[in-house]
Amino acid sequence: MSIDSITDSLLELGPKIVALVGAGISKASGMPTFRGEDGLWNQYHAQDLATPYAFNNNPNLVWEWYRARMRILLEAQPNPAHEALTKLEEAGLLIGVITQNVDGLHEIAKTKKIVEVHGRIRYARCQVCDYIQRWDNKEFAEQKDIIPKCPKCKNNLLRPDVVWFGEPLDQIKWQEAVQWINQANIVLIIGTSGVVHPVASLPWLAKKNDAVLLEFNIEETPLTAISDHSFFGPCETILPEFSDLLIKKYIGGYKNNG
Ligand code: BV8
Repeated sequence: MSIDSITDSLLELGPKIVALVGAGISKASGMPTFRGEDGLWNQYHAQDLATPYAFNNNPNLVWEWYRARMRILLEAQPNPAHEALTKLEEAGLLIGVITQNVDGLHEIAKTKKIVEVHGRIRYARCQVCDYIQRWDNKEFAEQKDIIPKCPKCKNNLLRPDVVWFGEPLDQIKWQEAVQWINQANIVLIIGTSGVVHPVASLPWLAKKNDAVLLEFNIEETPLTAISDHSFFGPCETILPEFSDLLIKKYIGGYKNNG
């Protein structure tokens, strides 16, 4: 089906869109994905890095991995795919963005309704007390072999403010994501391999609610089979094309007769 015919059918629904986003949306911003050919996990194993066990066992290795990612992130800017979601929100078509990404690029792209279900790499929090701070600066990102300590309770370690494997998601954020999915009649599944749970279960919930699932990816994923349509290709080019056309039709014709 063409983007043109799909956008027509979506407008008939009175679009209430939720975007479910993964690392693929930030690839064009220079952020490596997790499982692709140049994925972050390729040089390491997830269990060696993004788990509480790994951190307690070797905090310096884990901080080195996050500092390496932060050095890339400090040079990164949102790309047209992030901006397309902001435009959908500004047109009143988007309920919100549920992102597995921790890079903060949706906020820089000025999207307002965002739930970061896997946390935020730009913040570090104390392992014990409630202290939290931003660390997305060159000075911190270029430190070597330093394990940051909490300045408030003194001897506990700071850790990235993200959700590691084996850790539960923040329940308030998770409930908000589920609520948005239950309100949506269209879910855009963008740049995710669909293998990390419980987020990977959200498209199935949307399907149960008879929402239209549109996948934007460069290859098939486990979610392709349940998607109403998959747009295969770089989301940084295809998603803006899709959203610009939907917005143009919505503002041009549909909205006035809606
Ligand atoms: C939990 C934050 C319970 C840290 C991340 C067996 C079965 C099912 C589940 C499990 C299981 N064993 C264990 C589990 C649970 C586990 C899990 O799902 N494991 C998987 C891997 C099997 N989940 C958890 O542990 C979660 N917690 O279950 O808690 C609990 C309850 C109570 C008490 C205690 C515990 C926590 C999961 C969160 C982990 N944290 N990140 C950090 O970032 O450092 S996950 C990490 O993967 C990132 O968040 C990332 O976003 C996420 C998902 O990956 P994707 O975003 O999809 O990225 P990926 O590289 O995989 O894919 C990129 C895609 O983009 C590809 O499809 C590619 O083709 C595409 N692409 C590339 N370029 C483009 C593109 N598409 C379009 N355009 C392009 N240009």
